[in-house]
Amino acid sequence: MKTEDAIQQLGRRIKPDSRITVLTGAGVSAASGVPTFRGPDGLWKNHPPEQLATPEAFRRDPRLVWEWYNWRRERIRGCQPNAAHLTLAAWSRRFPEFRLITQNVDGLHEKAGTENVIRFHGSIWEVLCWDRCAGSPPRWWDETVPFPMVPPKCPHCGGLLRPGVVWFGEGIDPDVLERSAAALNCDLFFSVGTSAVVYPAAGLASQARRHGAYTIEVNVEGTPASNLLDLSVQAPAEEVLPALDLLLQSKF
Ligand code: BJW
Ligand code: ZN
Repeated sequence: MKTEDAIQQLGRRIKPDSRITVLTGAGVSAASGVPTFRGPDGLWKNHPPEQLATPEAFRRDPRLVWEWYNWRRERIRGCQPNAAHLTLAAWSRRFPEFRLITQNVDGLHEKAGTENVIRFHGSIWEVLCWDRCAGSPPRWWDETVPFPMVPPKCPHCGGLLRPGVVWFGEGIDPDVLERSAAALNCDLFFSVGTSAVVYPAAGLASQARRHGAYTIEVNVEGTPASNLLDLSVQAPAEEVLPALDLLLQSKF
């Protein structure tokens, strides 16, 4: 289906009291200049993310992993939300039951003004003690860019700090899982800018569909989810979401 036709179809389906849940991935921040994981600039110094975003990699070489995070924090700090983030922030104010689950750790949804974002994979702006020492809080905010010493040290025990993100093989925060499960109860579920290969996030759209939601994918290319969902819109998120928003504004 052509993008314009898909947008028209969605415009007819969405009502002022529709319960909308959106799952976002790295593609939403691409137009802001944040590299995606599996895109052409996803490799950092020839390391694929699967080799860096693991506890094993950190145990083996915390300095290398922190250099990657230092580089990403520096890059993200200079990025601004784009039209996709801003549209979703407007929807969070407009629709009475709007939930945003993001796999992104960059904080751009919050910067755009969306509140109560469900951060599925944590935040790149949080840190915690690798040893979870008794004197330290479970995690805390630290926007230092770049850390002058890499790897940075825990101020409570002098051991290693780690980023407050979820690595491969680590479980999702139970509170986050609970809030995400509640958000599957919706009328429309959008999966936007994600390659839909990393679980359990990749399973959320199909779960929402089983709960009765109409499911939509917005991505510049097809993904393993494309054929499992009700509608696949192959175009940039920063174009599709504002165009749909414009149509909705003319309706209600
Ligand atoms: C655009 C665009 C534009 C571009 N507009 N679109 C079931 C089956 C198989 C494997 C597993 C399974 N369950 C669990 C696993 C293992 C593993 C996994 O999924 N592996 C697969 C890769 C095979 N999962 C885990 O390990 C998870 N943990 C877990 O399940 O724990 C179980 C457990 C329970 C109890 C105790 C212990 C364990 C954890 C996964 C953590 C993922 N972490 C990362 C790093 C986060 C920190 C950081 O940022 O540094 O999360 S990996 C990375 O991938 C990051 C992302 O959030 C995630 C998803 O990537 P995303 O967002 O989809 O980005 P891309 O780059 O892949 O895609 C971008 C898309 O945008 C592309 O499609 C583009 O086309 C598109 N795009 N421009 C619209 N303008
Ligand atoms: Zn400590």
